[in-house]
Amino acid sequence: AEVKQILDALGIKSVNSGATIGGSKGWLKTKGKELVSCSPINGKPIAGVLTAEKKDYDAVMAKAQDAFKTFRMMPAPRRGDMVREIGVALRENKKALGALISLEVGKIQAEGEGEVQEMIDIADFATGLSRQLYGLTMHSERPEHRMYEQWHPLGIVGLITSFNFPAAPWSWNALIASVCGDAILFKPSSKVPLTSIAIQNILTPVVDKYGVEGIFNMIIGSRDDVGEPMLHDPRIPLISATGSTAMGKHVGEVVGGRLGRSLLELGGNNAIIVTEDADIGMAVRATLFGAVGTAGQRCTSTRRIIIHSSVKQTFVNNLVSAYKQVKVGNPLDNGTLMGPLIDEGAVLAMEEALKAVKACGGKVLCGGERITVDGCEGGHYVLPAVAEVKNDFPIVQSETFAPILYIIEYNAFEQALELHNDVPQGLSSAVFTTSLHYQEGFLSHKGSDCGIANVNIGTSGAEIGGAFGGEKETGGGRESGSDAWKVYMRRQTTTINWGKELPLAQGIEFNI
Ligand code: UN1
Repeated sequence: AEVKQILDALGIKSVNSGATIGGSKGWLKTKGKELVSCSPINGKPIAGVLTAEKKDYDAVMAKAQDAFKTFRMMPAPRRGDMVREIGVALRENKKALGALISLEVGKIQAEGEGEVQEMIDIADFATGLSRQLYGLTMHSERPEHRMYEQWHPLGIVGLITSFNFPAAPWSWNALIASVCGDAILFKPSSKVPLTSIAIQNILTPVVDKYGVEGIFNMIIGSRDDVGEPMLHDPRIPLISATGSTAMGKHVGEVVGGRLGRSLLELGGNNAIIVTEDADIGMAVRATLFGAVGTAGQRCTSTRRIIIHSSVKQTFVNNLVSAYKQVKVGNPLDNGTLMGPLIDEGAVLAMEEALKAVKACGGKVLCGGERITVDGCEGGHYVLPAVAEVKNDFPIVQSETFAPILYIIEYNAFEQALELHNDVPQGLSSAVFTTSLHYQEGFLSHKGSDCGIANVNIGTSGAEIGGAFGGEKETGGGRESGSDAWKVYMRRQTTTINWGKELPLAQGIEFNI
């Protein structure tokens, strides 16, 4: 009954269309294979989607191209006003959308709603930004010349997102890109199609009111029918993709091959360094949220603790006893801290990783077992694990999307920094310390090599106001706040001669 209420509130039917150009008249009659979304909470089907086929892709792209031509001429503050109204609609639907995210991804309610809060926050940010798409003016080296740069809308932005955050990354990209004057083609993960349909339904009244059909497009279809055509399509100047490093390498290669832009937000292998003078109580709490929150399925999840040998035992004892108190279960129940993993494949990957830890000589200190939760028999539940390892074990070098936390010991701070950076990924990082020397060392040029570096704050749960993304195999992209908007626009440098002479730059004389 509760599920039906959530679906009704968000306009989700038992079988839904897999493509839309946005708005109440925008849904296409897709006829592809039915994709059934099952809840990881109990394995039961929630609702189905008739996937889109190549001809649907072509239809949506044609509309998007037309719509962009009009939309790019709408004044940016008017586009911002539209995004403000999207923010209002999101506020009205926060509970229902948060609950659907919990249902489809298995996050606890606070985290499902937290994701919607990120959407609301970025809507506010984007509204203000719509009046601040600033370019610089430069001083020309020539007399009676003016030089400046302006930012134009880019075109259609292709947006590929992952199962673990089915809503917030849509908003970081789509709401910023839309105040920039772009059209969006959103392709969600096929593991979570319903959340994307709900987002489109929430947008509907705003799209209708502003007459912007063809701007917020969404398509759910196979890699062959939709994914690959998007990557190869020269009508899509920017592909923004969140997911695994393997996926990102492919996206980067194909889009780079046509000299398109890609914004990649890929795997992390995020560590917290805990120094000998750290507040251990705080470090344990931050680690718990970072490693166990969202069942370890955030790209910012804490995967490694690099800890000074003198405090390791105390930290580990406190952490393991905290782990034993974590309530794993139905994420819709109050008091649950950790829900299920997304599917059976994720559980198998976790089991394989723990096997690999042992095979290398590591020691599992707690967790890793599958459990059954009463009333949720078809769900994918595990106990979160902590293991003592060496940083150079191959399994520690790669990202396992599950709640496994690795403990790595160090003796000198320089060594901690080396271990910290000695992984292929570079998304988020943190140090827990009370020493100015360690704090600043961690933030210095020889410190953390990640896109996010925190002090006395864990690795996950970044605020929307900063630029989000990371280095190395994380892909180098930045989205969300700060000046991340620039990737969604094209910069034009303009020089105007308002005089009656024609002086050349660099002092060149070229006269007959
Ligand atoms: C992700 O896991 O893909 O910083 C995004 C965080 C969230 C976003 C995570 N604000 O953990």
